[in-house]
Amino acid sequence: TTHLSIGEKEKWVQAPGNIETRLYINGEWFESPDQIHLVRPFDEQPLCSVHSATVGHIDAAVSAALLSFPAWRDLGPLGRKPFFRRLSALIREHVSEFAALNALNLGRSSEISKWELQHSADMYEYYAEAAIDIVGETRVGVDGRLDFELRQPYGVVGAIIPWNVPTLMFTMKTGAALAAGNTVVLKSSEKAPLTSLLMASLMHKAGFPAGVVNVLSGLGPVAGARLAEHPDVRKLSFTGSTATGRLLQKVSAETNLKKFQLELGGKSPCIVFADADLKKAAELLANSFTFLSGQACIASTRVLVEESVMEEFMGHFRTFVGAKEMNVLTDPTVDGADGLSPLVDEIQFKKVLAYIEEGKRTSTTPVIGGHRIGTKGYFVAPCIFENLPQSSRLIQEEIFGPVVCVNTFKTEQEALTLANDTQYGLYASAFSKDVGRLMRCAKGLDAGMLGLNITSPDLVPGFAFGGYKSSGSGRDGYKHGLLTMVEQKTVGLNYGSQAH
Ligand code: TXE
Repeated sequence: TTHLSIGEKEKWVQAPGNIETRLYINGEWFESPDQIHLVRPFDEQPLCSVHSATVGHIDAAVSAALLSFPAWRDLGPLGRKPFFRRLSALIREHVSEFAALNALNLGRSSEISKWELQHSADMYEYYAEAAIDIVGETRVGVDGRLDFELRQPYGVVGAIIPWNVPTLMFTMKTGAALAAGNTVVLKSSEKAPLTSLLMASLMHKAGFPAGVVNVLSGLGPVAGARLAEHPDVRKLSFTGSTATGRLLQKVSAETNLKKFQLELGGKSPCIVFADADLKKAAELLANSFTFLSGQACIASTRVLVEESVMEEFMGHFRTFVGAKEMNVLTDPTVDGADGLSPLVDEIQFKKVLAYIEEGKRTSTTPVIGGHRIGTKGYFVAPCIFENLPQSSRLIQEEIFGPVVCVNTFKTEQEALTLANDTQYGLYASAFSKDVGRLMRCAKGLDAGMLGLNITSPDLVPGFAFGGYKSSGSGRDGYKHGLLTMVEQKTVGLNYGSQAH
């Protein structure tokens, strides 16, 4: 095994001036009296501190974005294209730096980082081209009349992102907004600000004009809240918890009613019918809820198994899940190492353990896993609960840890009813050999994204990413993300029917 030259990277992270920890506003780096202190989640050692935006910093960033908007808008899609192409190339050159930051800040394997950065670089390249396709409709009406649409950028777009796949989230939000001609103020998550700062440095290097993109580390209730209430922010793109999503809409309702793109929590069900390939389903589901240690909005965390095959399914499932606990990523800085990652911080660790404690108190069947692994770092053994009541908080609420609830059903109708019985509707899946049954599930499951004989994180690139019900509104990803970043204006033109 070779190390990701972590000694170098640690110096790089700790020595001011090597990695930027300040706030990127109007093309320059600013300090703040407030700091966020980061801890390495795999060994609980201090990592570094970053500058935390005040309300004043957010206001300055919004002003800069507003000022730089007309020139950026007027470059048009072809004029903006080279910035994204240069950025993609820079991201590809700096994958190992991103991987080092993810390892230190999130305890992630370099494999996961490579996957994330590949998507990120590809997506900017896509946006470089795709903005050319933003066109409106036209109608030649009665004589002397032409009706048409303008698709125009909003102006200043706010972006608030989470920590679980921070660079991909940064890319989805900024790529779509900037390509469509908006300028952006992005607030990263206080749990994972480092890759956003590296991204800001690369955007600076790629030559994005001052003010077009502003990147600030900061706390939700301070910097995030200011972005949500700011009258000059016309659209806010947010990924995070449903609770914060509700709060943002409330704040906006009382101020400028800004438009929202919301990608919120999930509690994704998977229905396993008796005729399915049970071993395959068990393997994919074990991967799904332990991917990023369950810190993924699309994790399949509720499994509904047809009663007649419950024992057989559980036999396979316990084996696959047990193997995860045997392979823990205790040192993510080792290049090529992979395995179960820690939870992001002590807050998330305690939250997940509290849910598990509650489940263990109420469960009438033996619980598998759910204990802390080791004595250092925020590692939790993947945990399976069987047959908890449907009303249990563990079935109804997003836990964001390696916890899965397995229940049984007798009929297809019952399975669909149970699957749809939470406030969420982000992702759902079903396993069966009966195509008719799969199609009824596709139609009957309340979810924005679906897997049939596959499950998350096996997504469908190019298609829309987003949820039903309390899992959000609007869609992210590729052309869908792009189209949410322009306003639609209807124009009627009377040009006169008489030729002169
Ligand atoms: O989320 P928050 P947190 C869920 C998951 C997790 C829980 C808590 O269940 O356990 O949320 O994680 C900003 N005004 N998801 O605390 O609070 C915050 O600074 C404006 C699911 O990280 O929603 C961060 O940048 N902004 C999710 C972002 O919102 C505020 C991914 C997300 O933080 C704010 C992450 C406020 N008042 C967590 N309060 C997914 N859908 O994938 C916080 N923020």
